[in-house]
Order: sequence, then C-alpha cells, then structure tokens
Amino acid sequence: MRYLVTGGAGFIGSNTVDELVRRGHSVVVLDDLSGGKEENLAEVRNKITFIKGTITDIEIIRRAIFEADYVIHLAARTSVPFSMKDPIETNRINIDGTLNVLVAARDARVKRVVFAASSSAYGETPTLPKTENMQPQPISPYGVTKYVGELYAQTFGRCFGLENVCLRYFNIFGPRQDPSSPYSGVMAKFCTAFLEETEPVIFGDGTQSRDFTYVSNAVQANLLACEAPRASGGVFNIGTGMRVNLNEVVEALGAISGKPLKARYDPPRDGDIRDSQADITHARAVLGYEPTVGLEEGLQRTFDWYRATQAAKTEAKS
Ligand code: UD2
Repeated sequence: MRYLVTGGAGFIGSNTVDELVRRGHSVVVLDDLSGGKEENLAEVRNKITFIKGTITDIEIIRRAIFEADYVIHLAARTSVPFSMKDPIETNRINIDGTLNVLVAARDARVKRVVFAASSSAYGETPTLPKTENMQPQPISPYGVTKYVGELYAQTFGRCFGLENVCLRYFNIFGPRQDPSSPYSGVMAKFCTAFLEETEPVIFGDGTQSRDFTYVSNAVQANLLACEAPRASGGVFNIGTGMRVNLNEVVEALGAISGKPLKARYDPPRDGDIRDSQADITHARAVLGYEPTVGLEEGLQRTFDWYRATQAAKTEAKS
C-alpha cells in the first residue's frame, strides 16, 4: 500500500513512518520542517519519498498524494499556548491546511484519510473519562482548529464519500518529541530538565492531570484506523484510559533518573484544561486498539532515548 504522511518528519509522524516502512509499505512524507526534522527520518531516508512543502499549498499536496491509498494527516501547529498567542496562524495551518488535504484526497480518490484530532476538543466538559459522544467545548483556539478539522473530515465523507477517521490523541509523548521550543510538550521539557539537572517548571500547582500516552500506541492507532472496517466517519479517543498529575510525573522522573529534583511553580497557563482522561471503549471495539506500552514503561523508554541522544551529541562534538 502507498501512504502519504503529512507532518511525517515530526514526532508522531516519523514514528508512524518507521512502522509503515518496517511493514513494507511505500511512504511519501510531506513536511515543511517547521516542527519536524530530517534527522527524524534518518533510518528510513533511502526507503521513502520526502517532499519538503507545506499543507497550505494545495498544489504540493496534489503532487505528494499521487497514487496514495491512504493519507495519515498529522501536519499541524500543535500547541495550545502558541494558538493563544497566534490564533490566525494556527487557523491557517490547522484548518486551511486540513481543508487542502481533504480536497486533494477527494480529488485523488484515496481510500481513506486519518486525521490527527485532539483531546483538547473536549475543553472543560466536567465529566471524566471523556467519551466521544460528549459535546466538544474547546477552551483554546488550538482546540477549535482540531475540532473543526474533524467536522470537515466528516463532512467530506457525507458530501463526497471520502472515507475518514478522526483520532483524538490524548497527550502523546515519547522519543523525538522536540524539547527545544517554549511550546514543547511537557514530557519532552521534563525529561531534558532531569537530564540537564535544571528545575522542571510546572505551570500551576501541578495537580492538573493528563492521560499521557506513549507514542507507539498512537502509531498503532494510525495504522488500524486506515483499514478498520466500519470505522469511517468515526471519532475515536486514543489514550490509555488512565491519568496522572504533573507532580506525579516529576516524582516518577526523579526515580527513573536517580536524581530527585524539586519543581519550580509558575502561574498557570491560559487555555489549559485541568484534567483529561480518555475512555477508549469505542477505539477498542471498532479499531481493535489496545494500548501496549503504559506510562511507566513509556517514561523509562523516553528518558533513555533523550539520554542516549544527548550522549551521542556530546560525543559528536568532542
Ligand atoms: C494538548 C492536548 C493534547 C495534544 C497537545 C498538542 C489537552 C488535554 N491535550 O496538550 O492532546 O493535542 O495539546 O500539543 O488539551 N506544562 C508545565 N510545564 C511545561 C510545559 C507544560 O507545567 O514546561 C503543563 C501545561 O501547563 C499543561 C500540561 O503541562 O497543564 C500539559 O501541557 P502540554 O503542552 O504538554 O500539553 P497539553 O495538555 O496542552
């Protein structure tokens, strides 16, 4: 099968591409390298087609999608705080870009589009865990853009018969998540803080909780979503079904690294959800999704990866 992975040089994208290549599929990556890095594709570079380009340019998507069976659409500006600072740019990439991908996919008559949606769509709906039949109430522009992406994907199914599956990822973490931007995910930030023995910074009191989900589970979901019968038009939570708070994460990393560190507490971040936890019953039933790597093992693997990467960089410099 031939797959187009938008955002395929990014964190979740490159992990997905690795697995597709491992399974012998043909892969085209479209990525503008704004968040992704070519080095994320180093191991598969000579087995895939890489096109540098943005999803805001429909002509480049049309080139990349040529003869694709499936599209896994991950390219996005993925940050709640960035969207608070620049909602227009977030809208341009996440909504206009997604619409371009859908139009190109419709015209190319692909078998299905899998869209990376987000748990941020739920916003402050009070009930935990979150089920897909709750009315989304996003509290950040980012959450709005991800929810609109779902609506567009589903509407393309109804209007044009384009098969689509939306996966609401719950705080995916793991190797290759970029720690270097002020908008980076908290796990990447905390892991590097522990490696560098600097203070991990917590926004708020650290009791906010997340369903932190190791990346291999998201990769599994992406692949299942392409082919699962009766999944088209569906929205699925992709998480672990558990949740932990940030204070507990800091404690766990202290144990893993052998260096217990005290966090610094800064004011809470605007647009943040307090608690998040997935009900994954629907994904289990329809996609056959089952998380295989839990938080503890995921954290260990992730910390080991940052440590090995840092050691390799230090060695390369000397
Ligand atoms: C949201 C979505 C997630 C995904 C992601 C994309 C929710 C519940 N989750 O993640 O599914 O779409 O966006 O990027 O909406 N924090 C610190 N210190 C730091 C960095 C963050 O305390 O150095 C806090 C932050 O204030 C928040 C928590 O950690 O309370 C998680 O933040 P994040 O940016 O890793 O992810 P989040 O929940 O915005």
